Amino acid sequence: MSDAMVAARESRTANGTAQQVDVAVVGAGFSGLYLLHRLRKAGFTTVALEEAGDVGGTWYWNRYPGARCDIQTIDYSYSFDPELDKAWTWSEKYATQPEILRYLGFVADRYDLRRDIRFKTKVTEARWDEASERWQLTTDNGPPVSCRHYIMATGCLSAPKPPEIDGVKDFKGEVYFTGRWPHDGVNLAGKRVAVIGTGSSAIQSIPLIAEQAAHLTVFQRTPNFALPAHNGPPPADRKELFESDRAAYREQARQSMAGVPYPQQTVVSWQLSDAERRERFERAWAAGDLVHILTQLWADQAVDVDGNRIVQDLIREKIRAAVNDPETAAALMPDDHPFGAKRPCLDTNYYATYNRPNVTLVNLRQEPIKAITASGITTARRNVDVDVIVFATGFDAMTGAIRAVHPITGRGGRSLTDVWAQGPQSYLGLTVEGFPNFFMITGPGSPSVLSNMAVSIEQHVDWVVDRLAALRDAGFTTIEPTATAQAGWNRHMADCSMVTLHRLANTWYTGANVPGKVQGLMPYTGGVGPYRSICDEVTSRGMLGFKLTGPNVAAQCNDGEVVRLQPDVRLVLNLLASLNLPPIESMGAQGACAFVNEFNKGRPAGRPIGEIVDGTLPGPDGPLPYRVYKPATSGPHPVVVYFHGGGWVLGDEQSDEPFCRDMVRRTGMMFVSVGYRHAPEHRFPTAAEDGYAATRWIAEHAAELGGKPGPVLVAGWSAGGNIAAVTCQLARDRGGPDIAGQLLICPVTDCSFDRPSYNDNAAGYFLTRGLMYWFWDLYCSPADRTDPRVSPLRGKVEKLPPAFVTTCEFDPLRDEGIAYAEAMSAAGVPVEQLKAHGHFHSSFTMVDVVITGVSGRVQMAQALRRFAGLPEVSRGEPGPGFKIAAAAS
Ligand code: N01
Repeated sequence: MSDAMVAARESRTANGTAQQVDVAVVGAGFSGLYLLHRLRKAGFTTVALEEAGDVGGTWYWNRYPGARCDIQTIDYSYSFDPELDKAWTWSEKYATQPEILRYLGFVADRYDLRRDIRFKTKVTEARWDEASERWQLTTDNGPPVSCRHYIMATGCLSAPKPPEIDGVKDFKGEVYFTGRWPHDGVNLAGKRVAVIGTGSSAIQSIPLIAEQAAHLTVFQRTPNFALPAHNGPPPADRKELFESDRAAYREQARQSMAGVPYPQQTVVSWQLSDAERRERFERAWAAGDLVHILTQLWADQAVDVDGNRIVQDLIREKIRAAVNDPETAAALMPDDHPFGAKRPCLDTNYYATYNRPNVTLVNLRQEPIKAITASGITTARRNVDVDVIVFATGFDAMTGAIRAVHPITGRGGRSLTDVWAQGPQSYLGLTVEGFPNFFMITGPGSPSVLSNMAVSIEQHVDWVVDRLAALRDAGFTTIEPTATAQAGWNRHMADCSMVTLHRLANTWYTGANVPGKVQGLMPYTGGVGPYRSICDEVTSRGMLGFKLTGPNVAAQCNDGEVVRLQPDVRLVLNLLASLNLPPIESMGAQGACAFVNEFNKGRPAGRPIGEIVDGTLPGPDGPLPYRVYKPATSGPHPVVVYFHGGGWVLGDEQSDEPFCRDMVRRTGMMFVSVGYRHAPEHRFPTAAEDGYAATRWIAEHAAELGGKPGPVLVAGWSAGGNIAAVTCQLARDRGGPDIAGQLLICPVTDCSFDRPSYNDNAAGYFLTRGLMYWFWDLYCSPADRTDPRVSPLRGKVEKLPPAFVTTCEFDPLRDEGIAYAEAMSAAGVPVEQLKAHGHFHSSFTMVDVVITGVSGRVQMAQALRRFAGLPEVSRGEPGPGFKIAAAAS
C-alpha cells in the first residue's frame, strides 16, 4: 500500500491516533510554505506543524520596530512561479516586516496551503521507528504524526537566545525580546528604555525606539559594521534589469555566490589606486546594499586580511564622520573582526541616533553588565534605571531550532543532540548519517545564512522533493547518507572555511554567541552556485554518498565523497573544463608555448615587490636570461635560484612571476629565476646542465646581483623542481656551489609512469599523463631517461641539502615526489614534506587564484628561511583583537 493510500485511509484521526502522512514538515515560513506546495504537486500527502498562530516563520515573530529585510526585496522573493512573481509588487527596496508577512500570507492563500498546516502545534519529540521505517512525531497540540519523511524547515534564526544576565527575573519593569515582539506593539513613549545588543535587530530598532523613548540607553558589547540602507522605492535600475528578463535575472542569482545576481569581482585591491578604491567604496556606500558592498569592491576583500582592512578603514571613517562625540564614535567602530566575517547590518539613521540628546551608549567592553536589578541595569561603573529592557541579544542560530525538538532519535536510538555533541555534522547540510529520511532546509552545512535565503530555500526544497519523488518512483522507501560522504562533506566545509575570513570572528555563525555551544563555522562558505552544482553532481553520480533501500528493490549505495578537491581548485578546474581547450600536446611545441604565454597574460600579475631586474648570465653554450626579484626591505638578502615549470618545453624566466613575487614577499629573500634552454630544440641534458651552470654562476656573483654572498638555495616547480633536485646532486658531485636548501614543488623525479598517481590522476587535472608523455618525448630519448640528471630518484641521494618537498593529491607526479622525499630522508637528508590534500599540479603557482594555496606557500617560505638561517616570521597577525592568526594574507 502506498504511503498516500495509508494517509487517505487514516486522514481523519482522533486525538491520540497518529496522523499518517508521507511527509511531515516542521515550520510554515518561507521554507515550509514552498515545501508544502512542491510536495503536494509531487503527489505526497503532507502536513506542516507550526508553533505560531499563522504562516510567516521568522517574519511572524520578529515584529520589533523597524524590522525589515536587508536583501533587496526583489531578490528576497520566491521565484518558482513566474505568475506569482508578476502578481506581487513590492512597495519598497527593503520591505517592512508587515509587508513580508502579507506576502507570505498571499502565497499561502494563492496555493491554498493553510489547509495542510496545523498551527499552534509544536513538535516536541521525533523518533525513527526501524520496524515501520517511519518517523513518529509527538506534538503538544493534537494528534501525533507518523510520516515516511520528516523535514525540519525551522529556519536558522528562530530560537531566541536566553538573556544570560543575572537578575532578569528581579526587574520590575517591562521586558521584551526583539525575536518575540508583542503582536499589538509596545508603547514606549515617555519611557526610559534599555536596549541590550547591537546586532541587526538592535541596529534596525534603535533609531525608532529613540524617537519614542524619553531616554534610550544602548548596551553594546561588540560594535558592528552598519551601512545606510537608503531605503525607498525599489531602485529603478534594478527593477528594470529584473523586469527586462525575469528568468535570466533569477537564473543569474541561482548561479551566483550569494544568491543575488552580482558578477564575480576579479580585480584585487592592490591592482587599484587609492582613488579607484575610494570611488568603488563610495559607490557601494551610496548603493545601500549589503551584497553589493560585500562582493563588489575588490576580489580579495572577503579572503585576504589586507584587502579587507581597507574596507574596514573606509567604514570607520564614515562612522567617525557621522557621530559627533569622538568617544562615542570610537566605541561604535568595530576593530575586532574583518568586515563581513560577522554579519554586517543595514541601517537607517543608526549612527546619527547617537547624536540625539536622549541617547546614551554604554560600552560593555569597558564596563560589563554586573546584574539586572529591580529598577534597571548595573554595570561595573554605574546604575542605569529604566522602565523597559529590550533584549536584542540574538539567537541560538542554525542548530537551536532543530535541537528544540528533543530528542530527535535516529537509528539505534541515537539522539541528534548526542551525534552533534561536537558540533553539527551533515551531508550537504541536508541530511545526517544515522537519521534516515530526515532532512533539514538551510541547515548547518548549507549556504543558508551566507546567502539570499529565498534562493537557497528554493534550491533545497527542489532538490529534496525531486529526490523524494525519484526514490518513490524507483521503489525506495529510505534514504540515508553514508559515514564516508558525511566525513567528506565536513572536510570540504573545513576547506571552504579556510578561504574566507569568517573564522577570524566570534559570531553566531560559529556558535560563539551562545555560552557553552561548541564552536565551528556552521554555514557553508563555498557559495550558492557551487553548492547547487555539487547537489546536482550528487544526483548525476547516482545519489553519491547515499544508501537507498526499499522492500522490493535491491539496496543501492554508491558510496564516496562528492568534493575531494579544494573549493577554489574545483572552480578553476571546472572553468578550464568549460573552455573545452584542445590538449596542449596537440598544439605542437610552438603552439603550446604561444598558448601558455597567452594564458599567463590573463592571470593576476602578482603583488608589488622591491625591484625586478633582468639580465643574462654565461651558460654552457652562450648567454642565458635571468630575472631577479628583490624584496622591498634593504638587503643584501639570501639568494634563491629558481627554475620555472613547463615540462622542459614551455615557459621562461618570467612565467612563474606571481609565484616568485609571492615567495619574495613571504621569505624576504631574493629570487633569481633562470631562463634555461628548452626542448625540443635543446634536448636532454641541456636543461639540467644550464640549471647547474646558472646556479654556480649566481652563487659566484651573488653580491653583484645585490644578494648575500655565501651558500644559495634552489627552488623549482614541476620540471623546474626536477632541475633544482638535479642541481643539488650535481653540486654535491662536482664540488659546489654550496647549496643551503632545496624547495621542490611537485617535482618530476623519475621516468617511471606506473605509480598510482599517474593512473588516479591521468586526466582531468590539467597536467595529464598524455601531456607528461609528450614532455618526456620532446626532452629525453628513452635510452637517457634513467640518467640521474633527469631521473634524480635513480641517482645517489645521500649528502644532499635539506629539502622541503611539496606534492599535491591530484597530480600525476604526486607519488614520484613523495618517493624522492622518502629516499632522501632514508639516506639521512633532513626532509620536510607537504602533502597537499585537494590540490592539483598548479595549485601553488596560481597565486591569487587558488587561495587555499596560501598556507602551503607560508610553509614553503618558512622552510626556505630556516634553510637560510633566518628567524621565523610570525605571519599575518590580522590586527588587534583578532583571535585566530590568519594565513589568508
Ligand atoms: O542578533 P545578533 P540579531 N550581554 O546575534 C549582543 C538576522 N537578522 O537578532 O556581538 C550583552 O546579531 C551581541 O553582542 P556580541 C541577521 O542575519 C536579519 O540582531 O555577541 N550583549 C550582539 O550585539 C542577523 O545577523 C534582519 O558581543 C549581548 C547582539 O546582542 C541575525 O538575524 C534583522 C549578550 C545580538 O546580535 C541575528 O541578529 C534582524 C549579553 N549577554 C536580524 N548576548 C534583517 O533581515 C548577546 N549580546 C534586516
